[in-house]
Amino acid sequence: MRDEDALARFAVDESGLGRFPPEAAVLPETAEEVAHVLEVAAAHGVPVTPRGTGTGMTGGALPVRGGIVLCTERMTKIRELDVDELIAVVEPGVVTGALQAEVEAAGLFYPPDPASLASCSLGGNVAENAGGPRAFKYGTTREYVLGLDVALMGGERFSCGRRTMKGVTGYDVTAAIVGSEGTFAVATAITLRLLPRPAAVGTLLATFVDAITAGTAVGAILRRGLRPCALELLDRATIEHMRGRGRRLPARAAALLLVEVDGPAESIEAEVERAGGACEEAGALEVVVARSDQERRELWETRRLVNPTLRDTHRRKIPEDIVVPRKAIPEMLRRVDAISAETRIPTATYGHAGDGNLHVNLLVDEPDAEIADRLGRAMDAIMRATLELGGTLAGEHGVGLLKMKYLPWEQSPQLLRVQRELKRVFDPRDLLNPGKILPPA
Ligand code: 2HG
Ligand code: ZN
Repeated sequence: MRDEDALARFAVDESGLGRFPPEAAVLPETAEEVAHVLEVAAAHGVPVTPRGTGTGMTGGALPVRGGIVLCTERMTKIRELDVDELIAVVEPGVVTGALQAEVEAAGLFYPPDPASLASCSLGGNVAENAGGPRAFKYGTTREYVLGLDVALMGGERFSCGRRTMKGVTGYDVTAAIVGSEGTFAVATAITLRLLPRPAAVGTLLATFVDAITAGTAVGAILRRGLRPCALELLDRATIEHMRGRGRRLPARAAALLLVEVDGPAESIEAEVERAGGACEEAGALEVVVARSDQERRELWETRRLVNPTLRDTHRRKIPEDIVVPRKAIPEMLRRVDAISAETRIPTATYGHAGDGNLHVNLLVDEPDAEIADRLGRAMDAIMRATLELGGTLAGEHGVGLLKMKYLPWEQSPQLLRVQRELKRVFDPRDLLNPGKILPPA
């Protein structure tokens, strides 16, 4: 399609980084069509930006050099669900939540659960190596991708990886493509590893006087030898935003930990109690256990609505995605408060505390011109603090455009050079999702 109105939705994503209209969008339905687009585009030197459902947070799907957006949203078949081998083969446009529903109905489990699972697609999850709350226990998308069918810029196609539980033939090209943010290849089919569905889950919500105390409770839970499937933190600003949206949250809460355990039915209650006990020992004001599926669902709905709520209530929100060692969470939160006070930019911090993965969101209501300098200083300071505390700049949202400038802060020139060469192997003319991840040399 080329009509301007129809193209408008392909000019933006959820990064809030602005509008980058493509010249055309193509919505293929088969692997052959994907390869054909890549072949024709390459022949004419036209850039192609792959896109799933556009829920990315760092600008990975923005066609910054124009050209074609290749959107996989019509490739929505679950081709295979092998209950004995614990394998699913899906097309890239399958919505993550739709696969989960199908898989769970068959008594199986696909753990990766990005907050946007109701709308994000597996192709995008593969491109970004998406995480989510359950990554703490179960790992990120990469841990579940056994194999890929891909097409390269120019139209060449190949399969990599395997359908077996183990396999070490050759370099792990599959793992290199997962997380390459659509800069190496376009996946046309994804072979996923599944797990048996855990028999039971238990969920609790612990209330704290502040996020720093909640941060210390994370360590207390883990020291008890517990391995919750989710350990989510919400700070005061986040809680206030959610209350403003009419979500019911404990009255005294100035910080919350949402803890979930899963496993055999016999052990769940004891684990919930131990996790609750650890929170109390670390200073929780109150621990409430979800008593029904409905209560549990409401808690998770509140959690998943944080990002859209912050977005709706501010002109712009810059979603940071830093990871620090767990023991550094309290110190990182202190530094975020100091940076926010110094730059006068309000923040809301929440995220996957079990992984040390904090979504520090900078909330902007003033016009960009008035705030650009302070915003830049705040972002720089958060990045610097993360690295000083031994962390990494992106836990699950990728580098895209948003973090490109900061990559050399974290990675050596040698490592950047190797990555530039890797990119050239897959896409020598820099036509597939150009202008992402690696800053110009
Ligand atoms: C989440 O965990 C998503 O809710 C979005 O990763 C994070 O708003 C964000 O920065
Ligand atoms: Zn997240």
